[in-house]
Amino acid sequence: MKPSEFKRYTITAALPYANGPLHIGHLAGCYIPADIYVRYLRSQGRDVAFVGGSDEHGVAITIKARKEGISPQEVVDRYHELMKKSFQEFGISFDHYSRTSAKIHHETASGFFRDLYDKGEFLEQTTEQYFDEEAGQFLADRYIEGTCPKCGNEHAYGDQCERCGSSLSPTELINPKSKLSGNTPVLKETKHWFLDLAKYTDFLKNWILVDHAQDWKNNVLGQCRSWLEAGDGLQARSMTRDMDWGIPVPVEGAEGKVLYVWFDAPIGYISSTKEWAAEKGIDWEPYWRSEDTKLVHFIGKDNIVFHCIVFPAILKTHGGYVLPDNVPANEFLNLEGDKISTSRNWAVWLHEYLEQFPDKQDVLRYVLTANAPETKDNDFTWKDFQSRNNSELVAIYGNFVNRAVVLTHKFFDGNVPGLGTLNDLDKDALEALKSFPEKIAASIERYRFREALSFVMDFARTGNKYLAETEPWKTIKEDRERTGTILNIALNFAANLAIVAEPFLPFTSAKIFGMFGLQGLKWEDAGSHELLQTGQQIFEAALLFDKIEDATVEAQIQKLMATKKQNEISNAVAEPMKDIISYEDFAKLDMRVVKVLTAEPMPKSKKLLRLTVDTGLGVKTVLSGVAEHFQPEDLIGKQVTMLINLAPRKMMGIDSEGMILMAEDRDGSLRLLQPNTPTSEGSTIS
Ligand code: B3M
Ligand code: ZN
Repeated sequence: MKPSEFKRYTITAALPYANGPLHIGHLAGCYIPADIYVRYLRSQGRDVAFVGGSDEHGVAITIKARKEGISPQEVVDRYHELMKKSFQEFGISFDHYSRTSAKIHHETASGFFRDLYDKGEFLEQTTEQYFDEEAGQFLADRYIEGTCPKCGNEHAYGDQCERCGSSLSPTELINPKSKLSGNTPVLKETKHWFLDLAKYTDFLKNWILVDHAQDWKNNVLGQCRSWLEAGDGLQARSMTRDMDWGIPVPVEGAEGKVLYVWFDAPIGYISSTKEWAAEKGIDWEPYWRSEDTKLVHFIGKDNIVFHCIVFPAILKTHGGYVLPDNVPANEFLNLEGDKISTSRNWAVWLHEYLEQFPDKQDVLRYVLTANAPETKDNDFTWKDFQSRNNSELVAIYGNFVNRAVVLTHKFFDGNVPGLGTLNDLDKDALEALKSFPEKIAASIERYRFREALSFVMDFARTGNKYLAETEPWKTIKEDRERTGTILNIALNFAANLAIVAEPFLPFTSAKIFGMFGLQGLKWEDAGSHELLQTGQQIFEAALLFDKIEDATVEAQIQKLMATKKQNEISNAVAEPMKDIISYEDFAKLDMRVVKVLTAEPMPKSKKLLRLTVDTGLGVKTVLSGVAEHFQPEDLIGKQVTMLINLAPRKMMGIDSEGMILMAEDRDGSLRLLQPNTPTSEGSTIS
């Protein structure tokens, strides 16, 4: 169907697992693109339902609960609220944000399962699954870890290897280990209900690889192709799990089993729509069951198989539902060259970002779109964040709008001047004003948000260039009418910019509309040079963007470096043990508690401090290689421990008469070894 033939739009964005806060990878992966698209559709006056919610089932949740020693319900309650708040704060404009623990969702998902069951669509199979005897539990998905048979990654999960992206089943893992007890699990028989995906191969091949060969993204088609054309074809997938957290399997003989999270989660889009429609007092069904509805799923690349193969197979079998018209999945966003990881705390968390940059939601939205991983993995760096803010948002966009408004106040008391005779520069500007909105729209319709945003910036650049070439600050000296024409055009340019930039920078557009006293402008208004009325009063210039200083981004980089260091320490292994020695060897060491009397740097040495210490037997001089770790005043007056019978050694002309004992941490930093209560100098250590 052509865009004009669709009557309504159902837009979904992946349901994030409610097991942790949101980070920039979530925003870049699917929430910002989805939000840009729906804001654009609404501006076009189209009928849209933008639905989402928290994914509250599955092993992701129960593992987190176990780790924190709280119940799964407590986990999802905490993170559902936090995620919902973050989405609101960043302007992700869901029409409805639900959760899969909602009653309506349990009913809807059960209903789907029951429908397929009654049609005889499931293969009922008793197979051997891994079981942890100590924990008394079957080990679904991420409860099991082992070596990936494809790439050798030693920490592949039972359902997927995160290193090579292969989808796995637990029995394929080499050397499997239970995440619950660390034990090697045993195989035990259990019954499950499988969806026979092979049955749908022909339908899926036609629908994806033929019908959508032209309009789906290459990265999505590529993954689908590798699934559909794999040598051994699509494998049957179990749609149930042995777990006690989730939606009970609604058939007899399935006690203690729940629906597989990937069976119920996508149905969550439907449940969310039902909840939304009920609150609005409208019918949900057309949004899912009417052929003239355009359904689009925004997701990250790790969810492609579930949205392009498994869920469509479920919808198709159930019947009466539309299939997605597109699944514009993004690739991954990395952070400063490394994969974003919750467990390694390698992320920019949205709630922490807002503490640091409370009014810069649009800056992050901008950077994540300008640098979106649309066709390949991409990298977020703080330097790029700073430079895009300073040299694009501040220098081009903000500067242009600001100049138009400030000059209007300066020369015309804030009244929009009238349009006089047009010269070529003016005509070119008005031409650009007409053509940009269409160009931007065409890119958005094709899910090319980076490209669309680059056109928005070109639009702003054109405005900036127009002011630079027409120089209203000079013309005002001899030609007031000419100056008025220029500013009229510039102000209308700015108002147009606010319309077409709104999907990307909603907070900024709201400020611009506020300055101009404009309300309710839609995409169809863009292209007009009469958005502002002659004589209309505009408000003072509001600050749109401001410069981000080096020190600010440096602090963010330092924070990440500290995380990296912390990870290195916790991953590092302790030094191997030295050779065994006899008690006689040990007894030869004379170690004592001593007190540092003086400490001073050694001239010409970066490493050495010269200490004098009271050993209880007299004063000794020691040269200690700690100058890079301690200041003299950190040591003076302290009781420390020392090997006092080490043969003296001459260094830089001074005899060092022993060695201060220190612990060296895995990152190379040093710690003093001190008695835990004051002790007489000369006390022996053994
Ligand atoms: N919760 C996976 C994820 O957060 C999953 C998406 C569900 S979409 C229906 O990546
Ligand atoms: Zn692998």
